[in-house]
Amino acid sequence: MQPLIITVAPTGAEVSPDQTPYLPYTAEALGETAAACRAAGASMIHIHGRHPDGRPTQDVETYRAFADAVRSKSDLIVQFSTGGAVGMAPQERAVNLELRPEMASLTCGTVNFGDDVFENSFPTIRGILMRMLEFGVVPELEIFDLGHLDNARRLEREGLLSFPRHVDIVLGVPGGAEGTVENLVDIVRRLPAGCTWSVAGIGRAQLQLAAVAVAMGGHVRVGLEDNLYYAKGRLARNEELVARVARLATELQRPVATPDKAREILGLRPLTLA
Ligand code: KMH
Ligand code: ZN
Repeated sequence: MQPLIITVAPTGAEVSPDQTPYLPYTAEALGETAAACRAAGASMIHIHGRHPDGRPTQDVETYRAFADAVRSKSDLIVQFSTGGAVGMAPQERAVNLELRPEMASLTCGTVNFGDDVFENSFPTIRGILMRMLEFGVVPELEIFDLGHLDNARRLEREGLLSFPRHVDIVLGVPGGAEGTVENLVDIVRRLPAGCTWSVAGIGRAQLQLAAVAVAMGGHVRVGLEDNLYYAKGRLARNEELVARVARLATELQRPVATPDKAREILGLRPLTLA
């Protein structure tokens, strides 16, 4: 099995600072979190921008400050979100790509998101993808349901995407596929040959699906974007969630990837500053 890539998604766009004291939504806090998560075993960080008061933003200067803070404290792979927050305009979501992060997320279809809708029509996906191609950014495909994988194959037929690539399977969003082992196995089975994959379990599904992914040879995403709790009633720090997955991997005799090893596994170019 490949060494395990642990991605931390420490902030997201929908969690508000009054839900937990551990949400890193300033550049300084994000830098500290990056260092702590790197020490705990993470090799990649998925970043969302926030205003100083905690509101989500895709503002370029915010992303520049956040990426600089992470890079000054760690050698983590920096992945920007192009999902932003529910309701953001598609053009707004992709402005941060001009900073040429090593990777960026690309959600491959529309999904109900609780009572909201996370809109990703084909024109939206194509527009974000074209910008990734323009700036040489490697996409991580975000799959919230099986149909999203079919959408990605359709983009391949259009000549906009090539396989194999890295796919993050997000399970347990109310409106997307449920966070079950059966759904994970089903989707993994249908991935194009040679793809690498990670699972991002939402809420309580995070721990169970992480354990299964470690055993299956996949990779894992954890963090407060997807799950606020370490255990029932006990709020988590990002680095604790990372450390727990690293411990599981160690028990299962699977090595944890360094960021450079993860770059090799994912076929990323060496780190360059924007
Ligand atoms: N904030 C969610 C609506 C991504 O980062 O690309 C979407 C999201 C996906 O977080
Ligand atoms: Zn995200």
